[in-house]
This record gives sequence, C-alpha cells and structure tokens, in this order.
Amino acid sequence: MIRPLLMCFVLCVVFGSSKPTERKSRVHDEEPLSHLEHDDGKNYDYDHEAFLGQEEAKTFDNLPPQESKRRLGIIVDKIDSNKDGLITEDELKVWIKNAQKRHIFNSVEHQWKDFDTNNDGRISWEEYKNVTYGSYLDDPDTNTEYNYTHMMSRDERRFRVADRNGDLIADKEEFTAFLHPEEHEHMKDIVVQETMEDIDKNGDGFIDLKEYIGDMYTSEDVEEDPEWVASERQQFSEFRDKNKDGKMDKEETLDWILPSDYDHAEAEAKHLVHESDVNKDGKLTKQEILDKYDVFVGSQVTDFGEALLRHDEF
Ligand SMILES: *[C@@H]1O[C@H](CO)[C@@H](O)[C@H](O)[C@H]1NC(C)=O
Ligand SMILES: *[C@@H]1O[C@H](CO)[C@@H](O)[C@H](O)[C@H]1NC(C)=O
Ligand SMILES: [Ca+2]
Ligand SMILES: [Ca+2]
Repeated sequence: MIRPLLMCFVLCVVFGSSKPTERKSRVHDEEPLSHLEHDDGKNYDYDHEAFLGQEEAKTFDNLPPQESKRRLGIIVDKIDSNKDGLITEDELKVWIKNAQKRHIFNSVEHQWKDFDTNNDGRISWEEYKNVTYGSYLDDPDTNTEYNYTHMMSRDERRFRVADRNGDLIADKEEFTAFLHPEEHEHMKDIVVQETMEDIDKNGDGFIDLKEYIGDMYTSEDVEEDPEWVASERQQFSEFRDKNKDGKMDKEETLDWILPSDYDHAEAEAKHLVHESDVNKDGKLTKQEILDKYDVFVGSQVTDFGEALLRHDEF
C-alpha cells in the first residue's frame, strides 16, 4: 500500500512539479523529517531538512557552494560508520534518524527555560499551566475564539500520561513525551484519543466516513468536492475501516495516524540514494554525494554566509 507522502514523492518524480491537492493530514509518522512539502520538482528543501535537521539546514542555506560542499564532505565521513568509503542506505537511514532526534532534543531544550520558571531543572504542571494559560487564568471571563478551559484540561490529561511517576512534575524525558508524544509507546493512546475527540463530531466514539472526510477540508466554503475526496472515500472503506463496519474505532485510528509499517527515514534514505547513485551499485561514494550536493544540502552565494564559516564543529 502506498502512503500519501510516498505517493506524492512518486508523483512528483514522475510528473515533475505537479501541484499536490490541498488537504489536511492527521497522519503523525512520529516527528516529521520536515514540515516542508516534498516536491523535488520545485526544490530540495524537504531533503535538506531531513538530511541535516531543521536548524542545520538553515545554516547551510546561507553558505557559499564551496563551503557547503566542504562541510558535506565532513558529514559524509561521519555517516560512513564502518569506514569503507561507501555510504549505504542503512547508514543514511541512521543518520537521518539522528537528525530527527537532534531536532526533537533541540526543540525541548529551546522551550525548557520558558516553562521551568523556578529553574529547578523540572517542569511542574503548575509551571506549565501558569506559563501557557496564565493570562487566561487571571481573567477567565474574557471572550476569545478559543475554549481555554477545554485546551487546558486536554493539556493536563496529556501531561498526566507523560508524567510516569505521577508527581505532576516532568523531568526532561517526561516533558519530551508530553511535547512529542508520537515518539513514545505509552503516549500512543492519548494521541489517538485526542485525534478521535477532534474528528468525532457526533460523539459516538467512532469516526465515520462523513466525519473522516469533513475533518480533511481546510476551508469550509467548498461548493464541490475536490478531486481527492473520491480517493479518500476509497481509502476509508478499503484500508482504514479494516473490519468493514463503516466506522473507525480506536485501533483503526491508531493504524491510520501512527502507521507502524512506514518508515520515513528509510524512504528518504532510499530516495537520496536513488537521486545520486550514478553507477547504480546501490551505494554512494563521497564523490557521488558531492556531485549532487544540491540534493543533500542547500547553499547560496551570500556575504552573510561568510560570517558563519568559523562556527561550531566545522
Ligand atoms: C502560578 O501562578 C500563581 C498566581 O500568579 C502563583 O501564586 C503560583 O505561585 C504560580 N505557581 C508556580 C508553580 O509558578
Ligand atoms: C469549553 O470546554 C469545557 C470543558 O471541555 C466545556 O465544559 C464547556 O462547555 C466549553 N465551553 C464552550 C463555550 O464551548
Ligand atoms: Ca462519530
Ligand atoms: Ca471499523
């Protein structure tokens, strides 16, 4: 079975810059390798973020090509874990997974000091609540478009699941599970529950076809069903609703939003090999990678780039 992202990837490769249909997706697939659209007909931004991580990709975007290539050469040596001078799909996959983990780690680090207001190295539910909902709690009667009571009780419920020792205080690991639940086995049920609550408009505890399609519209004033609706209807009855009772239960929703049989890092590794393996032996030499450096990393000729040259481990 072909997943939406792979499908886009296949279509984009075949049809060049065909425009993907506007449609909201619920599929988590852990932390995405990149939030950018994967359309190599337009640019390689998705690949850059998947390969480098989102922060590092920005740095490379501002480097002159020579410097970008030089750094890529250093990275290639790091990826080649058995030091045989060839990069395999597996080595690439490990590298991409690490870029993803680094991104999660950085994002937790980045938010940490905002919430740990008493600087004790842990974040209590009280601290999180004060920082996130403080102004609402000070003045709960203000009318807003959001239901903060609802959002807060959802957050608290998720916080309690992430907080494994039940002291209502999150350490780094617990807070990471709270912010990035997709990565954690014990958080899967709560992710499914939150998703189902969002989509299950009639509150019967299941997602029926109407609710499933209705949730995907990004705009409300649509006169005619867009093209993707027909294929999503088919997806629903053929693949999502496995026991064919016309609706999705918890397990079926889990399979949908957190599919266990599709690995984005693996798909991206295959894609990068496919794009740059000139002699088609299934492995990449450093030269093959450097020849296609624009696929792996970004670069621009700018003066600003020079300022970054003497920075970090390079
Ligand atoms: C949360 O805010 C309240 C009211 O401003 C304050 O009394 C309380 O100490 C704060 N709690 C924490 C843990 O920061
Ligand atoms: C907001 O959410 C709370 C808790 O989920 C609910 O009891 C309340 O009715 C909601 N308020 C509005 C205005 O929807
Ligand atoms: Ca329902
Ligand atoms: Ca079903």
